Amino acid sequence: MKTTLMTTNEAIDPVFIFIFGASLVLLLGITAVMIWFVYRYHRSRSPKPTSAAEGNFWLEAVWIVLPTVLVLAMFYYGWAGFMSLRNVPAGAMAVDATARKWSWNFSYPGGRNSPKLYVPVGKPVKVNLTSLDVLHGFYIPAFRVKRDVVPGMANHVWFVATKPGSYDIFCSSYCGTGHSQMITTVEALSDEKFSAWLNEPTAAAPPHPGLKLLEQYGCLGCHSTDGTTKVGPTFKRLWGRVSVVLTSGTEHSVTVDEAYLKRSLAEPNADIVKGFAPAMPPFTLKDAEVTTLVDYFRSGGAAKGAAAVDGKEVAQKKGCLGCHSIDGSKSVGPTFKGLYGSQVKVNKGGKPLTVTADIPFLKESIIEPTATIVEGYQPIMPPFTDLSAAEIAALLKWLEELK
Ligand code: HEC
Ligand code: HEC
Ligand SMILES: [Cu+2]
Repeated sequence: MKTTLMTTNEAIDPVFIFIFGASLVLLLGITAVMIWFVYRYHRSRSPKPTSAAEGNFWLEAVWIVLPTVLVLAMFYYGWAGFMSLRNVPAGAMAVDATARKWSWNFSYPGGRNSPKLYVPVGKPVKVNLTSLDVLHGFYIPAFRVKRDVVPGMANHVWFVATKPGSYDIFCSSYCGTGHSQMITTVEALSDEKFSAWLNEPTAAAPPHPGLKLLEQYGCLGCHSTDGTTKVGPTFKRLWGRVSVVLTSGTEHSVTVDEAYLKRSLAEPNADIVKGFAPAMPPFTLKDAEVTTLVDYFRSGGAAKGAAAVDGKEVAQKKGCLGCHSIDGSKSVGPTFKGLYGSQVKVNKGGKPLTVTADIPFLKESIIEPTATIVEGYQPIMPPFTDLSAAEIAALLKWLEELK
């Protein structure tokens, strides 16, 4: 397929060659004349000035007009190239790029997210740039585009990949310790391969079988999955939550884990969640059903099978590994290795505390990183508000296994 569209390379390269060529000609010309003059007008050859010219109108006219024309030509070409970079061709595919310390995320209109920028060959792509924290720079040398990504400001670039292949993307503005790791690629694929990639069924996996059980037993009449409180507490982000319960009249807090869930199902009135009536009827469920439900809550309702979320993958995709190591070494943040279950010295609201890194603590550290700050580290971890419950559950499970 041949398009008449001018690519960013075609817009920029001639300008570069023109300015580079003009500079080269001037450099060589001036150097040559200078060397010639050094030789020709050496004191031994012409000890006394012989001419006392008053001026030369034509010579002066030429050295004013020629450079003016040259500089204006450079301006004109530069401006035209800049305009082609700013004017996105109609019908460009839009992709949202989000920069954060220290990773890129690309999200597509269909809801697909990726740490690499996949694009179809031969189609213009418009990349909308936003930053979640500090100033970054979006830079693809292969397509001659480079643009600042400024927090709170909408910006964009566009380009066309004319050949399939993998092209580097860099961050071009120093943005902290992990700046040099803020690297990813453009993956230019043929049309068929690109649409196959875009429509990979990661998003539309079949629902978790636990959801069917919740419907079948009428749990959803009293419990929501979206965070709203009904007759009972919501199931949203239930796993790992700290519930304040009343056990035979005494108040204490429990962490929602497997044992607690099993007890809540078998004897709903053993622990009554504070602020709720003891309205939940006991259910006699088969063991397999209980296992399915526990798994449903553990995974935050994520679909099973091929699409099951992998904690390590989430950590990579969301850029956690830019600040946290998994081999025990200290990085910008504490290492994940051996973190689960360890004693952590933290600062909470200005007070030093030692806490056990259990599921609720880790969960809070991820959702609300500034609530407790680990001693010896800067409070620079960004809040990850874009993590789904399933992703958080996968991260927690992975951290638990990483000990
Ligand atoms: C008639 C309404 C009703 C139905 C039906 C019901 N629940 Fe409940 N559930 C409640 C109430 C009210 C509470 C809070 C008081 C308590 O702890 O007993 C609760 C508490 C819970 C808790 C503890 C939540 C927490 O935040 O600690 C779990 C887990 C739970 N229910 C699971 C289920 C499951 C699974 C089903 C279906 C098999 C179900 N419920 C059906 C009303 C209901
Ligand atoms: C910009 C760097 C940065 C990124 C990205 C980042 N973190 Fe952190 N994280 C930190 C720093 C610094 C600390 C220690 C200070 C604090 O407690 O906030 C920390 C603390 C933590 C803790 C508590 C550790 C402990 O020793 O108690 C957990 C858990 C954690 N991060 C998980 C994550 C997860 C999961 C992600 C990805 C979703 C992530 N972090 C992304 C910098 C980062
Ligand atoms: Cu950056």
